[in-house]
Amino acid sequence: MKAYTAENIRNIVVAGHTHKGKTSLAEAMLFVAGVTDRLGKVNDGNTVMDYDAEEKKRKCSLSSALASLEWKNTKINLLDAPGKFDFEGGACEAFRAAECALIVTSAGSGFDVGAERAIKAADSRGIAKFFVITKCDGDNRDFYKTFDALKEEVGTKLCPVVVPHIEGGRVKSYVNLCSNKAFEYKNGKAVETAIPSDAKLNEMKDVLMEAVASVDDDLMEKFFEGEPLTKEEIIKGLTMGVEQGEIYPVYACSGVELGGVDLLLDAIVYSAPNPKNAKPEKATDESGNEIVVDESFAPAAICFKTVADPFVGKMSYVKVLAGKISSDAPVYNARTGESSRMASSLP
Ligand SMILES: Nc1nc2c(ncn2[C@@H]2O[C@H](COP(=O)(O)OP(=O)(O)OP(=O)(O)O)[C@@H](O)[C@H]2O)c(=O)[nH]1
Ligand SMILES: [Mg+2]
Repeated sequence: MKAYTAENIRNIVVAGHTHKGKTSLAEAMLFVAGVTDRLGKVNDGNTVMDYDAEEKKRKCSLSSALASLEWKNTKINLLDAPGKFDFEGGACEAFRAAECALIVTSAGSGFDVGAERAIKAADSRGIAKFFVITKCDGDNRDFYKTFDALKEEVGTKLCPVVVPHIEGGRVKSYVNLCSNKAFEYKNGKAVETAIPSDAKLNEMKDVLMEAVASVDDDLMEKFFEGEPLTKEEIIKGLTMGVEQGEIYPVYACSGVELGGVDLLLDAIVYSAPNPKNAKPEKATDESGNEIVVDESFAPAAICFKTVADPFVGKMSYVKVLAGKISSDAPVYNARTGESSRMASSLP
């Protein structure tokens, strides 16, 4: 198995209201990254994420699901959260292991309760927030209606990064405002095309420039002098803004036609926090005091999900926070106060 350092790992929860396209987006990312050789579809019951028989029957996620992909030498762990409130426990598990939330809603929607709850969950854990407006394919999918509805709720931190260029009521291309490049998608493959002349794009670009300039004095100076910011400077400002919780980037895409999915993966690699530069995990010591988990506690890990598999038995998913763990090494279980071997100590 390939080894990754913490800098090359992104733990991402895909969260939001039910039926907005989270599982389809996760499947699209797995397909675009080459993990699957055909695009999993919720309606066909052949997705990686909704693998349970009940999920296939109901055509929706009932628990959190985890799958990994590699993109640009970075391992991206996707945690697909169920959107239905009855299964909120699954969303809590997924948030517990993530440093960044993709809050998914669909083009044409208003601000939904699922997005509101996902924002609260991300804020309570202090993790970064990306907003994804999916289902941009099809006729008259109003990306900007959704963008404006989000802006009204979350305010000026909302920052467009990938936006659609619409012609005749349909998305013609997806424009990456960071690199100032536009892409059309033919059979799911990106083909670069000329930047369209579109007043809305210029307006969105201005919003992005102002947002990235506001997080760094040098960039602000350049911005006020009217000098254009380079792609590297925009990415630097964006990454800093995301890390500081000052910018919530927005990405347009389609989980079915795959438009913009590669651009979202790029963005996760360059601007989502890695486990090292995200806020450290907190825990409680034996005396009930809050402690920050750092290398001095190595090995330290959290169990964020346990499932009872009829064939394998009880399986626990563990996120290592410091040091290394192995199945036969003795570990101290902070919840029970007992030491035992990893393989038999959870949950
Ligand atoms: N046209 C279009 N349909 C989509 C897209 N993404 C998802 N859908 C459809 O929307 C429906 C719901 O998609 P899911 O991916 O299951 O949504 P979800 O957010 O995972 O829903 P829950 O698991 O219930 O939280 C399915 O019928 C999908 O085929 C998209 O990008 N474009
Ligand atoms: Mg789902």
